[in-house]
Amino acid sequence: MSRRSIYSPAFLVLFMLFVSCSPNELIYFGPSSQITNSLFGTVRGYITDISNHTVIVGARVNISSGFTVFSDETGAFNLASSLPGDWEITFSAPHYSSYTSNISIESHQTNILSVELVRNNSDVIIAAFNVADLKITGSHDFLAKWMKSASVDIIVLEEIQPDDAPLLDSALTSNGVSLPYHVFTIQYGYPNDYIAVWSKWPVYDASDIVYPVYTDPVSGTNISLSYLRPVFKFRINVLGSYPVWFYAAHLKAEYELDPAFLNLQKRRTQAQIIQDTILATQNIYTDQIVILGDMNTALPEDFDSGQTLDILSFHNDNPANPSNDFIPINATFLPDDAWTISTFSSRLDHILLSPGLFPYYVSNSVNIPHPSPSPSDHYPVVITLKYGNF
Ligand SMILES: [Ca+2]
Ligand SMILES: [Ca+2]
Repeated sequence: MSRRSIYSPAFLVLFMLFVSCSPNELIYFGPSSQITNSLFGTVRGYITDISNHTVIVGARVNISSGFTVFSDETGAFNLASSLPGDWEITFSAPHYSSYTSNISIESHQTNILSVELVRNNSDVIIAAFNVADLKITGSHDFLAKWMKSASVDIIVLEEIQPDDAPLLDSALTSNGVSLPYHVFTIQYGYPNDYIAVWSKWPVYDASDIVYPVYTDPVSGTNISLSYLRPVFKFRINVLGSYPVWFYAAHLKAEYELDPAFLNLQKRRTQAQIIQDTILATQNIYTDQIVILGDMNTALPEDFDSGQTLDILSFHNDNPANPSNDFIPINATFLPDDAWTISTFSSRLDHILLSPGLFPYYVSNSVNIPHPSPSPSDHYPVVITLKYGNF
């Protein structure tokens, strides 16, 4: 992928032609002068994306004589009463590099000026956070404040309930955070744990993945999972353009006295459900897929070959060939003591990226911040993806 300068004539198409038209008789209220009955010129045209030639709606067009207009739903703009003279005209839009050109306006003339803008490399910040039911007084506001400080675009929340939604939305609004879309799982797991996502972009194809009974990949026995939390699958077209599939999970927790490793058995069986669902429904090499959430990997054994994280990483399906393996981001790129919970030393929470998504991961972007004040006993896991011109 190469970056292309917006100032290169080869990539910025700029058409100008002059058309005679009837004189304007409008009144101009400019910053430095007031002119009546002047003979204005017009500048109009279209603004499109250079990579795919789609129209850009709401792009800002500012001329240094003092006018600003915005492109309409067809990408068209019209500066209908432009003061004659030599000016600069600047085109800008969210996620695009702005472009400035000189323009000469003459009375009675229409300048038709069509511009193709170059999309910025754009960051997408994704987080996963077990928010412990948001039961701490002030926790909705604490969460909103941290989300603002981290510029989160998409956040998966575990241990949350639907009645938290209006409280969190209110806190986000009062903190100036715009994440207008949220979706919850339909089902909950014992005792009252839903999984939810808040997003800058719409959430599509949301579904609960539930198997009351499933086969443990190690022992081959059938395991009851009926009281456990569903896996939450959904798609978001990040930046409005790039489809990313999410598998959000909150696997079976560990308890202190479990000599039979029954909880480990349930976690790896749930992990196998995620792996099997992805293998059955996605192209693991080309689809952009993220697995994230509280995997409750509390035991050293959870990190062993053939166990929870190994299964979530698609390592166990063919250990000799890692080509389809997911990358466990914080487990790989952060130190072993990058704990994700404050009350004991464990890496419970994870973000994993598919081979098709990992190229978009920003090196060294993974971090486990400690929000203060904190809404939870867990810490969030945060990564940045970067999209650009292709
Ligand atoms: Ca709650
Ligand atoms: Ca594999």
